[in-house]
Amino acid sequence: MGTPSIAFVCASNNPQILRENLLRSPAIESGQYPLEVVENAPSAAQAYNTGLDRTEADVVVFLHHDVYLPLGWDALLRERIAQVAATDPDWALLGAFGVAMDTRNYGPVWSSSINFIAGLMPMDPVPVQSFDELLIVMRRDAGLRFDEGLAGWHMYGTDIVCQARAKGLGAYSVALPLIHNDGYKETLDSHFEAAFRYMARKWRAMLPIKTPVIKITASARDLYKWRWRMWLWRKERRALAAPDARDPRDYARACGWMDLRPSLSDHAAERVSDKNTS
Ligand SMILES: [Mn+2]
Repeated sequence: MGTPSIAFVCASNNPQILRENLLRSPAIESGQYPLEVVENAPSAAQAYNTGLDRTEADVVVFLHHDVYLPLGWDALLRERIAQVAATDPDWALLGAFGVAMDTRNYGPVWSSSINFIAGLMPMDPVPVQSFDELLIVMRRDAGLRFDEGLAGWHMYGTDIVCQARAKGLGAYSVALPLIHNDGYKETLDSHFEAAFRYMARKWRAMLPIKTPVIKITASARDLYKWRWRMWLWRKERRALAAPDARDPRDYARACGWMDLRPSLSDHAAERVSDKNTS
């Protein structure tokens, strides 16, 4: 594909969160990439399909408004794309955090809701069964679209992976460090239960499917057990979260992630940046 063009798509219902997180990302702030913000959409799937249609880039990055991409993140993405394309030129999806086929979580992302860096380090691209929705990278020519039958804002990261797998296309977790300034959430809305049932029906042949949040099975009992556990552990979960929404750059600094630009001594990185400037 040569050097792919890249665009960003974000669904946002809160200009302040958008301004204080995603828009502070150097790659976005610089204006060197198209950013399509879809505001107040009824569902993630509708927002993202709208964004997909409004952009033309080879590669589209769908991401949350409460995500901060440190300096050099875009160069790192180009490197990850090249790594995946080297073994799977028809790849469909990359994610910053996903659940591998063995149910282990991969992807170094810092989340303020849990106050730690979640995910194992993928040394090579790791095939996944689901993605966290915080950031999903799609190769346009894979021909995927988000399923608008999925109401609300849940499990679209799992559905899109299932779609790729059903078409025999690769979906991988790769190392793309970032800050998710998501804060603590007490409960999930009613769309969550509907999404669980919708996914269990739609992907019956693939069950069980482990998402970053829950294991999808054919039994609604698993959903109720999970909800009960969430309620039991609510105090612990609240205590774990970082105290308040802060400048994501403070968190990036704490993680040592203020500058992700590939080192100049790295020959592969030099080739990538040569291509970018030519
Ligand atoms: Mn978020």
